[in-house]
Amino acid sequence: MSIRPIVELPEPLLRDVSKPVDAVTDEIRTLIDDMFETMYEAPGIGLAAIQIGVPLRIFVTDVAKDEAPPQPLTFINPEITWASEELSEYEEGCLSIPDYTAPVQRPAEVKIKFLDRNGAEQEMHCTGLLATCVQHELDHLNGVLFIDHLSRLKRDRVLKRFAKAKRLKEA
Ligand code: GNR
Ligand code: NI
Repeated sequence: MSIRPIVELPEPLLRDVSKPVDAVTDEIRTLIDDMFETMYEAPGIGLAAIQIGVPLRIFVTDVAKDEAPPQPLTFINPEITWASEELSEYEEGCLSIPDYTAPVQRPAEVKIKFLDRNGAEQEMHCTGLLATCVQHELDHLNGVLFIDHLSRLKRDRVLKRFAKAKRLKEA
């Protein structure tokens, strides 16, 4: 198992659309183990494979509170099959956009169909923070970031800040 570097803005890879997983092999399970280790170390409540540079349709989550037992979940080739009309708002952050958070509205509940780490088909009804988290992660698989749900003004401000930080690092 290893902790892998997290890809951050303005890396263009974050805009790529990830490819479906053909077969859930031991190699894929090793990648998933690395994703959990990287997510827990960060720490974060979710991580998509593209965030460690692997453009495959896989994400992991653990939204359990610190005092509660861990609740690791693995989602492979996920698809949202239903979303509630009711919205809820959470203050979102992203490990690929460090030190920035903003409120985002999304469907309060979703049903998601996916393969688990054994390659078995599952469907899960998600509510609360998990519902927000799976939608944030599924966005990553399509090259979408939570800042894309903000006003153009806010998004452009963030993109500019990260572009400038990169220029300063390189100078
Ligand atoms: O750690 C994370 N926290 C978080 C908080 C609110 C909504 C979504 C998230 S996901 C984020 C980790 C991450 O960047 N996953 O892609
Ligand atoms: Ni993210």
